[in-house]
Amino acid sequence: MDINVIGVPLSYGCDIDGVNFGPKILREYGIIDIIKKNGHNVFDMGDIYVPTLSKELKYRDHPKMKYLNPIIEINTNLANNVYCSLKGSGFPFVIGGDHALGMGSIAGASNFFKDMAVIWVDAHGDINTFETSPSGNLHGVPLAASMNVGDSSVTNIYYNGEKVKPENVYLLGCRDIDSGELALANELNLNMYTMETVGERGLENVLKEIIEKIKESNVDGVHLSFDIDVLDSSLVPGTGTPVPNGFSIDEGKEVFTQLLSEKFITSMDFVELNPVIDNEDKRTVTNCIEILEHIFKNIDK
Ligand code: B3U
Ligand code: MN
Ligand code: MN
Repeated sequence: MDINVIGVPLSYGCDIDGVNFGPKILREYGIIDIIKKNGHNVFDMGDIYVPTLSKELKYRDHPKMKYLNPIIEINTNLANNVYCSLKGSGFPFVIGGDHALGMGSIAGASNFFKDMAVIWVDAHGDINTFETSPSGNLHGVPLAASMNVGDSSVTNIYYNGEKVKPENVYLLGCRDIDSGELALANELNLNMYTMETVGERGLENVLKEIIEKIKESNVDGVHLSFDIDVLDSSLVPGTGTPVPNGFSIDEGKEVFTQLLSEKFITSMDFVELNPVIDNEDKRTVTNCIEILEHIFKNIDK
């Protein structure tokens, strides 16, 4: 497998400085060598260009949503990179940066496939609209936008309209959902496996169900978007919005063991690592590297 590593040093979607250094720290901690060591061909495609913007530009494009136009532009570039990677039979592995980049990854991948599933592994739903967002941060809207829900400025990134059908969306590990997000999830009847569900039914059973449903659906591609805040807050202090009662490292690994063994995953995001707010013991980046080692050990050669 040709792994195409695409960095997106984006922080405007969460409005917390430092998450833009995610791609840099992951390269410093050896992500490229880890991929090679596990028997893959790897191409480091470098970083998508992210302009330096003054805080005065925050509300230039919209009264509530921050840095709207730059985030759209960055995502449009990302989408085309992801699309080109798939066209060249590569596996796009997008490293963030904040989760607003999910709009670009999904747009690029969905342009390549006839019908795509998205597995969103995250403590949050990221299905806010401009109306329901409590923060104005665009990293809270990418999954809604990808389902063609929300303002046309974000639903029309790369190409107009729906990138993924709601029935092909799987949320896993969520435990911090806003009321507007919950209403939308119910309205669209989303496949939502909250941390509570995982506790009741067991992670293995939940993963089995997701795999079965995806196999039964007629998708020809699966995008897996991994937000590191799905891990328990004690394991990832270096992320913008850590949430307690999350996955252990072993559970995080289990997600990849099961999903990657199906060999249906065709692209991935790895987002929200903020090395600037990490503990002195570098706990977050160390845990991320452990998860990444596991991913590349299990990804199809
Ligand atoms: N749902 C909240 C908080 C949030 C979303 N994603 C993260 N935090 N990482 C919002 O702002 O939309
Ligand atoms: Mn997220
Ligand atoms: Mn999150």
